[in-house]
Amino acid sequence: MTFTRIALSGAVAALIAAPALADQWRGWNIHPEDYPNSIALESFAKEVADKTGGRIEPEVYHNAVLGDQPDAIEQVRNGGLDFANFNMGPMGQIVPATNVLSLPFIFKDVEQMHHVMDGPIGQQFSDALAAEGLVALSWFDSGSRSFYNTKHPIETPDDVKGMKFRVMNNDLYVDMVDQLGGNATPMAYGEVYQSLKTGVIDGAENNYPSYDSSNHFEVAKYYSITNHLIIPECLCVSTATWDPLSDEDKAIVKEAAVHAAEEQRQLWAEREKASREKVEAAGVEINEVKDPKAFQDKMGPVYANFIKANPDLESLIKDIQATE
Ligand code: BDP
Repeated sequence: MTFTRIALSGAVAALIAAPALADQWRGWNIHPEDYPNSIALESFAKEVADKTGGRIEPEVYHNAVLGDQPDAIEQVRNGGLDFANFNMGPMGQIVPATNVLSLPFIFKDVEQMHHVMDGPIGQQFSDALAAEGLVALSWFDSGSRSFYNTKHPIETPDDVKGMKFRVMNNDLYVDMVDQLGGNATPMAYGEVYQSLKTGVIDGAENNYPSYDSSNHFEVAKYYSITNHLIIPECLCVSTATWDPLSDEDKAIVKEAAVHAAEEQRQLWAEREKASREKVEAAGVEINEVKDPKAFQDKMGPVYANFIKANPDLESLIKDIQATE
């Protein structure tokens, strides 16, 4: 008895003397360490750790070592992971409103995308994400996506005919490629390089920084500027992680995420330019499609099918199109 009492009080004393355990957050990232998003995520982690005096210690796991994007979205939703940088492409399967951001040519340009996402419409997407367990704290840039392939330059929609393209996991992109006369294969990002190399697919589509960092440019040498998708990305925290935070910590985390987005957008602009120069120097043939409208015109059925299946989202589409 006596022994137990002494041992207990010893343990209690040790607990009181020990500093509070840091809240360790695991963060998912698909990109390599030197990618703009990765650098910004590291800045986010550092700012949160510094400003909370180490109460929260976020750690970023790069290169998709914690799994593919669709899996990671589920993990952040159920609290298995604490935060992540997600592209809104694969998000559409879970949060239908975000599909609006995956409609081809929905934004006029990246600047308009920023206006939309940083304003009240962006808030509507944040609300839709929050209802599904994801707190979108800030929006990253992802430039615009164009097609690249192993065969020949794409000049007109006809050049897409019969080619097999990898797309992100979202039915909208399958419809998009179908309407151009190609075949779409949804596939994990990490499998694309090998699939291009072995001819399982003929092409894919992405922005310059990803085309570069994934080394897809080594095996698919024709990059044709169609700018068909401009998809924002979030810095998202799991609601399971967010809700228990004090107001003080919420403010710190939010501010760090906004700072990270500012840094990311600046690094993004630099990296887009650098990646384009790098792939060109490596022998990639880049061509601007002569008539982007020819591609845009093919997207009529994609919009019609989408609105038919999601009549409640039509007004959101119109609101975006009406934003300067
Ligand atoms: C990149 C996005 C990343 C996507 C990837 C893809 O940043 O989130 O997973 O494209 O195509 O541009 O899968």
